[in-house]
Amino acid sequence: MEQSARPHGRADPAAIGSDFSEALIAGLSAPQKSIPSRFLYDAAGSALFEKITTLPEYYPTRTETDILRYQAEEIAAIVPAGAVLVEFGSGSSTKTELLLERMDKLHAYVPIDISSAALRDAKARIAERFPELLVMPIEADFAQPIVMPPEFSARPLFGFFPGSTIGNSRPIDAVALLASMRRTLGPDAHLIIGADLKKNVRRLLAAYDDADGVTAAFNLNLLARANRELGANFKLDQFKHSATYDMRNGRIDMHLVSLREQWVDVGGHRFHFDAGEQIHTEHSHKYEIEGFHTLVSEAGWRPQVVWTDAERLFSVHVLIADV
Ligand code: AVI
Repeated sequence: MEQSARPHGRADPAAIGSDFSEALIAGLSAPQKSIPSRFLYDAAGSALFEKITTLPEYYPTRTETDILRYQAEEIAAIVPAGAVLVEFGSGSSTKTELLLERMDKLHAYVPIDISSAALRDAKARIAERFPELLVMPIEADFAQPIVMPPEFSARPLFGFFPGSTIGNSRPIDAVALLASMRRTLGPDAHLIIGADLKKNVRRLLAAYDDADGVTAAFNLNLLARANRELGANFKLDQFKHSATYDMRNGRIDMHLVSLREQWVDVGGHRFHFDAGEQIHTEHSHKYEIEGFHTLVSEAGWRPQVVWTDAERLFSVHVLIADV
């Protein structure tokens, strides 16, 4: 199984119910309809994303895993003895193990995720495999400021944010998120982060519209989720998945397209859809290495090292907090 299927973790459904309802009604009321991408990851969506990461067309997960595997020794050499590894949106912590295998002088591992179940499972597995390592999970949304345990204040902190999840934020929000991570980690921190690269458009489009229709099911699950959780009456066969590449902004945009003129009821509200009208559901930004360096600099990080695969599909960066 690959890295977490929940880039933002999966929240307690009871807690998130009203959040989903509010966000959905607000998103469908706007002139350009949209649903925030964080709602893609309920249990069904997480299972579908897990499947996406194993598809032949979806290169990011396996490419990043290969880079981390090849460079694990070099990454470990940058991390001094007694350091603390802090993972943002750790989920199942699968890729992390590639690093932990080489970091035998690490003091502690701090996985941050909003899913207590994912943290519990990851902690049990990692504690068993690396008995010397202190594992201190923090249940939190990594998009919010997080306070590190004070006992780590004198130790070098290394952030880890794999999966190219940074690409799901608009550049302005990505800068804010990276700046917040820098504040969480403090001065002298490092951040190891994965970013997907710009490439042949056909290759990109295939990754977000696979032949088996798994990404389509992942996207349409948003509507199925609204039906399940909020009693909405979306007819799933009256919408289709679409993935397009926006050349100007360097990003994949996912939409759900209404196949005909129709009305849909959600929580006491009625929404009209024209034939062909789109609901925006996700951005996935792709970077040139230089462009990514500019972005991280705006958030107060200085690029130290970057590795890519032979085809230059994906990049893994080590950044240092700029003072
Ligand atoms: C989680 N995130 C990095 C994925 C991506 O590639 O943007 C989400 C995804 N959406 C469709 N396929 C995968």
